[in-house]
Amino acid sequence: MSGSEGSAFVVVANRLPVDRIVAEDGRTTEWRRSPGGLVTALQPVLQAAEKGTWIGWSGDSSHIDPFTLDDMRLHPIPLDDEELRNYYEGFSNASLWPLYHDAVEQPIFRRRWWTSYERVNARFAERAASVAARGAVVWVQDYQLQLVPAMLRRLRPDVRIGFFLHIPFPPVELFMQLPRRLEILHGLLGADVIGFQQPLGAQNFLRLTRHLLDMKPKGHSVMVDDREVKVESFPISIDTASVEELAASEKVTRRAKEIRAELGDPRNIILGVDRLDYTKGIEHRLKAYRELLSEGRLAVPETVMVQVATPSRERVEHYRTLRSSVEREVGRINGDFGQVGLPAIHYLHQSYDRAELAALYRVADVMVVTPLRDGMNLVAKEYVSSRPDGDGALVLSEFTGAASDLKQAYQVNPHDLDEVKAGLLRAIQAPESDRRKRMRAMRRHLRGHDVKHWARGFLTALGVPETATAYNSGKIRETFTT
Ligand code: GDG
Repeated sequence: MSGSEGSAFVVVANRLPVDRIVAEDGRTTEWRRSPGGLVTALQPVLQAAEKGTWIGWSGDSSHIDPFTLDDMRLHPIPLDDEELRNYYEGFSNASLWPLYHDAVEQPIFRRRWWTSYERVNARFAERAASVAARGAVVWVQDYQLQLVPAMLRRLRPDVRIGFFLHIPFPPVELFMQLPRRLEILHGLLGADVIGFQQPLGAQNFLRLTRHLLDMKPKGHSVMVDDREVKVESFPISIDTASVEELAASEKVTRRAKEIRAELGDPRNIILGVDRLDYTKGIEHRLKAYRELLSEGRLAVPETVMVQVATPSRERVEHYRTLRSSVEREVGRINGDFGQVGLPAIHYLHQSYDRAELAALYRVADVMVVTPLRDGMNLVAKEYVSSRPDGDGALVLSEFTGAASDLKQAYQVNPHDLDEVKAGLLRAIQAPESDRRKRMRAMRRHLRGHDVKHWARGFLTALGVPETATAYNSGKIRETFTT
């Protein structure tokens, strides 16, 4: 249980912020920090708090002892095959993920998945209870762990508990479909602060407490017994300074030039970068591109598209179907419009390192981000901050959280194909002065609203300003290895 030896600040997330790398000899392994905004935002707080701890799945089914990396204490949680299938691929990614994204795919519900979701949530909560110091701050992340706040409160009523949802929170009518909806609501209400990406998510949640639990929310909070639960929005962002720095580096600048040459030095490079996920609207943008080629409004080789589709959740049925349909469409576009040595679209079902992604952002004349629904969309923000030359154009779906931050993007409704086509053409044909003006305004916004601003906002709402101001204290090292 708890004790003076425990951690003052604990992050609980589905995954640990590290990957296990197996050396070439196939025997020795080492842990490497995986790049990502969350760890970049939280590492200063973890380092500043005496013995900050991160609890998460190791990617493995075996028991691994806690260890320390970059001043973070890491507590791996094992998941066995059954849990991976039922808790992760099942309830988290085949029920909750589609439902919370406006049911753009039909959510699947299976009763046996729930038991596993509950059991794994309990395991995370128990571990958090055992590592948190008296009065510690515990920050729980995302839809896989919605039962943890209440479970943890039962075990450790002395700790401050925050919960942040990275994906959208659906309207009442959709949430009502969810079997076990009451358990999920009670699970979340165990937190002191429940954070959403957008004000609409917070409003949806508060409406539900009224509708399903007969509570009387007031302003941004609701009372659970005698305890106030704050329900607010905190739009997440990127580590703007480090994204800008990487994009401006000599290595990335050189690589960007090489990529343009390798693509045949086209006039217009259109880029998409997404996890291969049906919420990202990849098929919609491909269809828009194909129609523009077929109408002769765009032509190869003067225009070329690059679509990076990072492999994701490959054992889940929805994702397998999506992959086939995207790859069929890519084949069709290249078959109809490509030339020998000059494809109309370069499709890359691979992961890249951060520098290669930055080079792609730098070389893209138009970045196209067309999710049907997205909590935020960090790719759009990374693109804007990866243009030290001040140029570029962003076509952005209205249905992303990012659309509220990046107001100067060429915004489109991804469900309206004609609008996506018009948005693409507008971005391609815009006068340079218009493009630069829009990009300047968006870059300025992201400098003031980076991921540290996000973390500070949340922690201040949680009532831990001493942790929130940790970023400015002398004892924090701001050098991150990624
Ligand atoms: C969820 C929510 C919310 C992609 N391919 C590679 C790679 N990436 C990186 C991107 C970006 C991140 O992954 C993707 O973040 P997104 O925000 O675009 O999308 P989700 O994965 O769906 O994230 C989303 C986010 O959580 C944070 O709250 O914005 O709405 O769905 O950083 O650069 N990184 C590397 N290689 C790749 O191939 N290194």
